[in-house]
Amino acid sequence: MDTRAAAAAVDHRPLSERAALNKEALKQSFLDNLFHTQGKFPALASKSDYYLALAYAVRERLLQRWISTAAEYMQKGARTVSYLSAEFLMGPHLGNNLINLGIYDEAKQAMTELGLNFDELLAQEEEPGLGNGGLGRLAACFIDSMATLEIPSLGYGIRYEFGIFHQSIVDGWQVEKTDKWLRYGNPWELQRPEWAVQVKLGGYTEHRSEEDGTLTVRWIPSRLVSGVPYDTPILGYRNNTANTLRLWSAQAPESFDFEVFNRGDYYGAVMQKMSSENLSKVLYPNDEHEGGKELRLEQQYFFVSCSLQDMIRIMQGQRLPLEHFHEKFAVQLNDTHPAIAVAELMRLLVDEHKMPWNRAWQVTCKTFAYTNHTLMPEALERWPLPLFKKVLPRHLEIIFEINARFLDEVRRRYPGDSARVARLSLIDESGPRYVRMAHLACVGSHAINGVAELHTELLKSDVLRDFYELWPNKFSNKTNGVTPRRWMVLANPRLTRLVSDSIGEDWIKHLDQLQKLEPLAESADFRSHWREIKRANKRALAEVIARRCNVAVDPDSMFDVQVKRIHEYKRQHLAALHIIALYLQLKAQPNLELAPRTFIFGGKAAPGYRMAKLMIKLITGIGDVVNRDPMVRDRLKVVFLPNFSVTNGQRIYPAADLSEQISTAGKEASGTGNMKFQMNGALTIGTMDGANIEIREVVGADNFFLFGLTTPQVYALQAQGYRPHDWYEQDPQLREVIDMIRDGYFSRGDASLFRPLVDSLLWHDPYFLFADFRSYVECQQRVGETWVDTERWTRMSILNSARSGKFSSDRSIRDYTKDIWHAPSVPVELLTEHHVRA
Ligand code: KOT
Repeated sequence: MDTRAAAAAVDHRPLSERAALNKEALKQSFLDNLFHTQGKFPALASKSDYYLALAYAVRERLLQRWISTAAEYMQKGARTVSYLSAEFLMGPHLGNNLINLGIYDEAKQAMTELGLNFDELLAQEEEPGLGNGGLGRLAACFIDSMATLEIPSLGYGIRYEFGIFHQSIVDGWQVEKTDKWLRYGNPWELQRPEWAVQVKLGGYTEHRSEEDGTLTVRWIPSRLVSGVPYDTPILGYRNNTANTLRLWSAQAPESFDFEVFNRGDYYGAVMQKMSSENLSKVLYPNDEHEGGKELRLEQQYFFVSCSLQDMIRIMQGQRLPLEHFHEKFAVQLNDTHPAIAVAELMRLLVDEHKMPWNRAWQVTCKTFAYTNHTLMPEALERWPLPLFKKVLPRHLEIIFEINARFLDEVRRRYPGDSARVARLSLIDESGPRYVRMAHLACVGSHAINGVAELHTELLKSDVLRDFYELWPNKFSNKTNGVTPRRWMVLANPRLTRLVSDSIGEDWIKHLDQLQKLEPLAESADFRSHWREIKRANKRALAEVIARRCNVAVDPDSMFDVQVKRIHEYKRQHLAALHIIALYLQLKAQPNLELAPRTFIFGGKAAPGYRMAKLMIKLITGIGDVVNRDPMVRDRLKVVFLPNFSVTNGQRIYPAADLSEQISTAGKEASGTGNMKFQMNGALTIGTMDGANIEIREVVGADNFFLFGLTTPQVYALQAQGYRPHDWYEQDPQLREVIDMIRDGYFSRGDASLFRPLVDSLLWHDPYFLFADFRSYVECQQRVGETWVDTERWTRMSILNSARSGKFSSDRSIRDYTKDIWHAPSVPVELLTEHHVRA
């Protein structure tokens, strides 16, 4: 059946009547859904029912875009970007969809007129926390920008039943609870069982010479899992585009069960069913740490195989030959989690579709591009060979073949350089053997990028140096960005109104236009508005803090914020040392003039990362002492806001005065929180690391608080033999701070609690806290002096926001499109009754 005709056939009533974007139609549809979908009438309905009824009403309004987009892409045979990512940290959909549809105010008004509290309804949504942090959130910002720029794209990932754990703080310690985000159902997804695919796992291979002389390989798996896609629409901002996020859920294949059933092993069959479904059960909560767990490799392979099979299905549906795969799809690998795609596409093309190896290899290399997100050695993925062989026997053979051909090329280029061959090999043979996933990604991709200028330079000179020497033209930088729709328009409506009233609304799609705010930094009136907004946002956050932490914080104090995953390299404990130094100063000089500050921390520690959990305990321990001490509590407050998430971030960034970006130089690939703070008018205190460098470059050195060693200085100090204990001995203030922690001042006299942390700092300090301590404390002193000059601070705040245009993910996506994907925009025409009649 003709697609346009089919879509138009359902046109007559639903699209024109139900999908009307006005307030009255929205009310009607909300009530209809409450009745027909939730099966409730108002007296019986819960807040969750109301949320779901509104969500379904909104979903109806975006279906027209979704269907029209699919029809447009199919008709045009559009080139498509497939963004493969093990994580998509989307955050709540409802508010964002209302903004992008342009009916946020109408919906609010409609709910209010029905006597409902709109903000309370929005707060009902369980956020899909299908990511750990920066990497997953970047994927979410990128698919938002691709939809806004009208680039045909599919986000492919895993529909984890349990997302990132929920964090609470009990007695100062992190406690994890499972995240049952699907508990009340998910109104934003559509299951597509008709596009389910089968994924093989385990078993062995059989090699056979056929009669015609060709060699064929059969993979006889020990298990089959079925992958069922769940689609979520991703709306562009005020355009007609609705792209798709396609997440795979693992299910037991019926047919496979029957075999076991027939053998009479009911229990065994049920166990097998459960174990297949475990595949998409839970997100691994380790950020920047490679675990080496079998289930994790199975997850990666599962979603990659499902996604590539899906792309092949799409090509076959459009009658496109597989030789043109790389013309139809540009596939971006979000770090190495999906890097097995290189071997899987080869397997699909060569084994299943009988394409000659060389042709398949050309197609594969032209298809993939690889983004690296970390320089941390412990995060570089490698799989023990025996484990890899057990799960993916055929892929190991394919990787050996790729490696053999690749190393031949290396030997031709560098005759006699066996050390280089060993360094470049896809297999690490220096001890027990491993498959190096970053090497597989580099060899199988035509483009490799880092996520900030410094990070890309360090990839070229360090982590991927041998690959850079081999293929310099594959490398480029793509500095990260974040979507201003979620991180300004949705999160900070007050600022959005002021900005739009001042310079119009274009900035929402063209963030560079925020530049127009620059002259307004000189207007006392504008500055005063700017301050009022920040103050209102801080008051709102103070209420949240009072509720969650039971601590009263003063909205007129400086909100000094560090929110991100808890990790030694991010150095939350450096901020802790500074707070203790301030506390000691105030105790020693009670009349010291010090502008009141509220230190706000948030972030999750990987459940198995003991030092990170101890860092949380230290921060909460400092809070317990400082917040209760009558001598300082009016000037210093320390809070740890539990369960940092996208939802909480939306309240935090708009309320921050100071953004803490204090990682050891050379360790943070980019950071993206730094950009969210900047857009919302926070000033940054930071090191020369990741995108901080580029933020400082655009805002100017005068509008940025810089401290600490640079990357070359860190390397030099490392090389000359860093002895943190010497630094401790030479700095009396540092000594006093460390001694206090050591002696149990922040652990109710327990001198053993923080011992591992203190000892690590004194004797190893792998992240150079002691070397940066003095510089950090002095820089904070400058921050304090600047803060008291309110007008100056406000000017700097406005300039920070005005100069944040570069850090829109729209800019990042334009860069990827121009240099790597070459996927033109395809504007969508809405299907309406007009098409039936025409
Ligand atoms: C996790 C495991 C393996 C490899 C990389 C990671 C990773 C990196 N997870 N999050 N990141 C962050 O990615 C962000 C987006 O590019 C960066 O801004 C940030 O610096 C990384 O730490």
